[in-house]
Amino acid sequence: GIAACIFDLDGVIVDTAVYHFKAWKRLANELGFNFTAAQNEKLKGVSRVRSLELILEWGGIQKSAAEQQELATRKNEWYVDMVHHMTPEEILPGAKELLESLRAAGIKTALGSASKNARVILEKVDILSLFDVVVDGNMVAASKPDPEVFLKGAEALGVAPERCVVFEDAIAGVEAGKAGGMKVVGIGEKDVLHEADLVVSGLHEIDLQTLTNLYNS
Ligand code: B16
Ligand code: MG
Repeated sequence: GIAACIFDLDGVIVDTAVYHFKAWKRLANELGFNFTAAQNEKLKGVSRVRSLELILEWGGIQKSAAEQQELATRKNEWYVDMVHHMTPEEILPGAKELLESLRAAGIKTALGSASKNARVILEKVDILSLFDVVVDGNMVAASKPDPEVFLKGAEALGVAPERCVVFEDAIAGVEAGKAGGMKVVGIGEKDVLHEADLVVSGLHEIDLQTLTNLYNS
């Protein structure tokens, strides 16, 4: 049965995509082109460096490696400023309740995020203590759909991948969980996250029984 749950951050625990959008849009506008909400959707779960490459491509602009480094840093400074104003009210519905019931049931918890800012975000929304392990963008070499971030989480928890359930909102993240041999609950739409074992609209739909059922189907 289930022994651990591994959570993605953006789109699962909190909606940091709105802050990523504001910061990338500001950068794009300074460079002289627009950046849309639809484009921002495509950057969910994508690393900072890769996100910038895509944005420059969409804007039809080329920059040297050194300039890209500077642009990514500039964007991150704006993003971090916004993140520092986050409050516990921004935790998505059901996330804290689920983490608490997992702890009460003796099921281990980890964060598995592409973000290098994951830890400070968890601190700001005051939920860090509910995670036994945090694996973030500073600790992994390969991006999702590579399973590295989730396998590192399972390893740090001392739990076999087959006994882990991953919660993910991005297609690449769902693929990463499946590639790692884990059960995956998709947060979003069924037709988009069709590789997931179960798809729900948010963590408020999940309880211990739902998770147990994943192993009996
Ligand atoms: P940072 P997740 C991802 O978070 C975001 O969805 C993605 O938009 C962002 O570019 C990436 O983190 C890196 O974030 O710039 O803070 O290192 O969904 O993997 O928790
Ligand atoms: Mg995500």
